[in-house]
Amino acid sequence: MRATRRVIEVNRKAATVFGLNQPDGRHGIVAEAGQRFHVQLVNELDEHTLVHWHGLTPPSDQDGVPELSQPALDAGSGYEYDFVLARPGTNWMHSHVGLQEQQLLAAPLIVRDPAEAARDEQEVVVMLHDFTFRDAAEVLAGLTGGRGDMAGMAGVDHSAMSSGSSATTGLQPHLNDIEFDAYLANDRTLADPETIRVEAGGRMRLRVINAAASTNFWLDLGVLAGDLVAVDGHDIVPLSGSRFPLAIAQRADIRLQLPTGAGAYPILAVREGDTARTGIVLAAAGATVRRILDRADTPAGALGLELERRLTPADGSMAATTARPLRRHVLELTGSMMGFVWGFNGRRFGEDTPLAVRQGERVEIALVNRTDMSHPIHLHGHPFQVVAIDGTAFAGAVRDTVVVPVGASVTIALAADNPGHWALHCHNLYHMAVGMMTSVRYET
Ligand SMILES: [Cu+2]
Repeated sequence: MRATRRVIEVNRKAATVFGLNQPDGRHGIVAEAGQRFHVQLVNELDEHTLVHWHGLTPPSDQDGVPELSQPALDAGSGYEYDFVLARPGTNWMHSHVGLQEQQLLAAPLIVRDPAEAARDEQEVVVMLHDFTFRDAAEVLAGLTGGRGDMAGMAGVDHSAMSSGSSATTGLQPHLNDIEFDAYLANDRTLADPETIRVEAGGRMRLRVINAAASTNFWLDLGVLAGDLVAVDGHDIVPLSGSRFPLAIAQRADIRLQLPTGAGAYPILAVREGDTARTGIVLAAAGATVRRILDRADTPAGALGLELERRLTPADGSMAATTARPLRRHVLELTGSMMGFVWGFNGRRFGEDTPLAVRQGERVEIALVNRTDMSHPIHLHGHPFQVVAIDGTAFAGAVRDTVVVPVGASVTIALAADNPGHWALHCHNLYHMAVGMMTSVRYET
């Protein structure tokens, strides 16, 4: 797997971005559960990098987070990864260094279930990005440089709509920090979307990955209805619908059956709090593919937890049995758009106290959002189960990234069974970059 540069075209302008390519040029990895993940990562960039396998549960020293798991790779150097792919799932991989993820140093990492190999369905992977022609460091400087001085916050989206005040805090949710130049689905915009040939009446499995640095989306299947069958690569009791929220770093697997006839079906992703959208088109033979505007008629609302409350694991199992010794942590999400300061428990990464756990424990972490933005919180190395929302306990989905809206609290539970030192962070790249990160550390 080569971390390399490539050129894509965004709205008819060439853009040099990063990529993760196999020697034959394929972007990303498709494998099967039970196989070894035996990958030589080669850094062909002229700067250091390191890649995190988002959704996999490798040994701690192969998790791809600088300082916590392994040193970053110098330009020209490589590293050999080797561990077993424990379970199937729609996952992805991305740089955990600096702001490289904004420059598209990310790719799909699909782990198929061998038990489903004979299934008669067409698999379509859709990877979503937010895109800017500007240098990501300049975008970040625009966010932090003002320190309350609006004039200094060039490029910051102050028009972001609010969706009403939170019942619990009265804060007005702030939705989007940055004005992007485009939103991509498989590296393309709706000016020139990927059109995928499908069979009329055929069965599909969409694997949608939100690889955006700073954008939550609503998936919009248009006239189609599908069954959401997995979140973050973990099977759920199927839930039918045509619109599904997808926070930063989350994945959604949707099964659907196409109508018969020569139809064309856009699969769209609309930016939260905005009309901007991207997507791909599923087109049967003979279908007329019409131009799709990159703006929806009405803005999409804020992502909430309505869907999350309805999710249950397919096999009914818990991520961590209650028979284990219980360890509880409370993590307050803190900070503000003013000055662009974000952290946990009022501290930035580096000043934080890692959350201590011991092997064999059931660990519950209450994520309490004290800020005026929602935050997609991701734990490395362990799937977790959502076990309470706003104090109401339930046996929710198993996943690896959960959104915590303004004023909300979400409790996650996990089995401490993968020793090491693991990142726990907001997956909004710019929030993480200014310190919204901590870690879970096993006591020895
Ligand atoms: Cu955040």
